[in-house]
Amino acid sequence: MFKVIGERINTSRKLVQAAVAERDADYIVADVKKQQEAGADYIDVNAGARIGHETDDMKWLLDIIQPIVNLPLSLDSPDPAVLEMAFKRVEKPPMINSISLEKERFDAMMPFLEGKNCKVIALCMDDAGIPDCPEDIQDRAKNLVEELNKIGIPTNCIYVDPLIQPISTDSNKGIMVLSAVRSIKAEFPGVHILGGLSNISYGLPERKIINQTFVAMMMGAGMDSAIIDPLDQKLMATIRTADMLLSHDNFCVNYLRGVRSGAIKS
Ligand code: THG
Repeated sequence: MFKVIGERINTSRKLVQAAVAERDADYIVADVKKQQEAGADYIDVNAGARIGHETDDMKWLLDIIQPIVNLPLSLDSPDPAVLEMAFKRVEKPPMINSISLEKERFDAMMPFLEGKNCKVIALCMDDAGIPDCPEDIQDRAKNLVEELNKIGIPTNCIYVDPLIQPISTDSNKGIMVLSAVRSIKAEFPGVHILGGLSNISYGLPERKIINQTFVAMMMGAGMDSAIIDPLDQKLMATIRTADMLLSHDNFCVNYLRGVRSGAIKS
């Protein structure tokens, strides 16, 4: 089954930033509940946007969210010290978002991850930056899977993020990442593939139709998780329908349930 990581609790969003700055707990609680009801599997929490406040903001957010959520959290920070603090505050094994091959980040994250019971998002990025061909994406994925395996993170707990890039910057960005996903899944069938889906449509109008179309294509290639806004009903309906078409929904049970509840309609 496809896993939806709800992306809304992120201080780069204006309203969330204002709520965090004003310590408006009601706003945060209401938003998390909406994401949960819309069918999120994880709630991403990112407090990175207020420079100098990440630790305090993350702590505040987790202390509010943890008591009212039934879902595991995705702890979204590049800073192992923030993640260490956050890891102690969560009840269910979280997703750690994320590690990359950038040397400083990698060297700081590995000791933090060693022996932890968690899922790990692994970004296909290194000090040379964001890859610009499928082979480079796959190389980085291989490197990350092998290094994480060495410190006891099994392949089925790894979510490779191949870095979806805006199609507005280069018409090949779509087929590039699709091709990379197919080869990563061929080499490591047990690994998960996660995408920051809305990156594909950045800089273009009518972004939702691009996101909806691309999610189905990426799922066909092997992506089985994405960080998205679960309140986007058409996107969620596209994901449920594609999951059924890819045989992840025995007897179409989830699809039919979605139709009956009104969540899926043509
Ligand atoms: N991969 C992984 N993690 C990630 C990303 C990724 N975490 C952060 C980000 N990318 C995904 N999360 C968000 C959260 C919010 C928004 C987009 C991605 C968002 N952006 C509005 C916009 O761009 O228009 C902001 C508008 C506002 O101010 O509300 O909503 O790729 N592993």
